[in-house]
Amino acid sequence: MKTILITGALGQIGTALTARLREKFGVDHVIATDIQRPENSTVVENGIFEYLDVTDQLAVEQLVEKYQIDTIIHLAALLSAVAEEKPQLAWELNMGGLMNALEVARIHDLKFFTPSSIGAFGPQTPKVQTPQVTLQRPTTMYGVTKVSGELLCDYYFQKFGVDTRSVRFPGLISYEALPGGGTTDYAVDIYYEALKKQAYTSFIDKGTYMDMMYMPDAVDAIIRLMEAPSENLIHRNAFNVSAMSVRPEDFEKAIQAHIPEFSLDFEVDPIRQAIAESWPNSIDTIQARKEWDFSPEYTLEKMTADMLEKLKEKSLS
Ligand code: AKB
Repeated sequence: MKTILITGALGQIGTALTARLREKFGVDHVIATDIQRPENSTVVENGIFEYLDVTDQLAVEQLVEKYQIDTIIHLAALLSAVAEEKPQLAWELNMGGLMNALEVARIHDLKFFTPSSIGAFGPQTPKVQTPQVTLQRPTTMYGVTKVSGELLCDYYFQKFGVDTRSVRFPGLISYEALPGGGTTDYAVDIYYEALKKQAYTSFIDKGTYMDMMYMPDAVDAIIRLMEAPSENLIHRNAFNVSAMSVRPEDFEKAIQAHIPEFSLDFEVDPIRQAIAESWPNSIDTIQARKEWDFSPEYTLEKMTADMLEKLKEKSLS
């Protein structure tokens, strides 16, 4: 990776990743793009930013040529809950955008990363320690686009030799930017509300396990995978990655270690609860560990301490 184009750079992953890649490769080598252009965004203010609609292949190609890009990190997509509300748009954006970005990667011989998700699994998938290679019959539009995306990336690698790489992200927790419309978003909201109100009402039910990971580990995973020697990769699209399998009440306990008066109650959203129940409780990350040394640093407790500290700092600045 030398000069990188990031799509969907204003999203939850993009905001953290853009900052980290600018630090690592220099501000002139990271081209952040998005379909929005908000004021007061570090992504827009601290380096090169371009407007980009990923459903316009020519526009993607023009930016690749303008900046002599050698790697695309394609993040632009709808998340699970929004995709369930707007399934046609989800297909158009998640698959149309991916196909355009892959085509540009093929034509210009670029390295390529795009995230898949635990949403690529479904109710028939083994629920505990879900293996890397297993049954994938998701029941959400988000999941349908994620499985199709994994297959499409494999196809571009096998048929055209495009160096495609991907991980199946769990719920990601971060303080830089809010997630927009996912099923695991409660795990971010809970920290904001813990500081603001010392209380949180969860839309995901008590006892519901889902995999999670702190954003610094997610960003590190992308960089490690992209820098891994190609010959070490057996799986490519897409590796199971996760740092913890947790329920809402596990967050409650971890937060109470810092804010003893914090309390959690529940008002379950049936749509997001059904999505959560169709996903694994925990996934097996052995292949990522073996093939490119995936090694997340943050446990629930370590993440909670950092998250609360960073959010406090943010509210003071
Ligand atoms: C979502 O909840 O939609 C995402 C995901 C797990 O892919 N955070």
